[in-house]
Amino acid sequence: MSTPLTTEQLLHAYRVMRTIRAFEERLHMEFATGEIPGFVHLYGGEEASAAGVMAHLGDDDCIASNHRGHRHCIAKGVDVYGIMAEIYGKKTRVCQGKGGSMHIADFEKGMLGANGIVVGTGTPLVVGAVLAARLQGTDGVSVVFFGDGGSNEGAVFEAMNMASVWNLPCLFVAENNGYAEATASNWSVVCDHIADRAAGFGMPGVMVDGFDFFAVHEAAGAAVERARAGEGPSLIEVKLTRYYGHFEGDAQTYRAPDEVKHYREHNDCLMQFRERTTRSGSVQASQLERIDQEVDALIEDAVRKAKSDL
Ligand SMILES: Cc1ncc(C[n+]2csc(CCOP(=O)(O)OP(=O)(O)O)c2C)c(N)n1
Ligand SMILES: [Mg+2]
Repeated sequence: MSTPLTTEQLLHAYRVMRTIRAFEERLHMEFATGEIPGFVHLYGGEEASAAGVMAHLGDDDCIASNHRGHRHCIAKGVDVYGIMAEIYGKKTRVCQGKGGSMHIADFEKGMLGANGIVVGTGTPLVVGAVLAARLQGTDGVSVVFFGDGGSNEGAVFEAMNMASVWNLPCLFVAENNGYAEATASNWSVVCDHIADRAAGFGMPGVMVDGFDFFAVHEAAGAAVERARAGEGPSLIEVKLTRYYGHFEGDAQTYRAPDEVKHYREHNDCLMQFRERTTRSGSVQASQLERIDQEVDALIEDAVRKAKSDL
């Protein structure tokens, strides 16, 4: 069992998850107005994964993400208004409006990039970055996030093999939300669990409930500690669901009508977090409500500024 989190750490985790939720809910509305260029892939429902992993990383640790990357940018500490303005294609921020939703990077924060080329780029990038950190003698850890669909890409296997051969301090985080576009993972992923594939690469693999911030936090903490201690890479499969379609505008005919409703009502990560932390007395409901208000103001401000930017 890991060390209990302090109130400050719990409030930070809630703020991160709540910011991601509010950011994505607002984008869902704003995208419908037609003002946002390109494609947008939302992450609502999957917040505990980004928050649970990133709680163990600092600016010297690097991450890479895929096409569904807003949440990883937010959890890694990239400026929220900067991300919003980038999605609006504005020159002012993060990648001068050239990256858009799918290609946000901020090297100062160790965010090497979200990427529209599913996984083929993120995994080798992270293995390269972590090799560089190792050669420079830092204790930096690198993490790559990819989906169940991405987990079937050849580049993932090559990167996992190389990471193990070189005993590199990195984490492979497979966020299994059950679908790659409209293809169900229980059809496309041949083994029972993506985590089982770790054995083929000589690294530990664990599966965690992605609705449970504490489960993700604990698994990621053990893997990061292992990596920093020089014991090599790990694979974590985070089981979760996405509340929205694959992209904004996806009719989702491949999902059961009540599928998302069920998860929202019974599994929601924010709901579980609130219940658990307030029941145990670790935080007060009023502290969470204050964060709700601050986050709502932050998102409102980010959208207002992003819209008025050049
Ligand atoms: C190399 C590559 N192949 C195909 C695509 C088209 N594509 C974009 S997202 C996606 C599905 C990815 O699914 P998954 O990895 O499970 O991530 P999720 O969307 O569920 O978060 C596909 C096939 C792509 N962008 N890049
Ligand atoms: Mg998926």
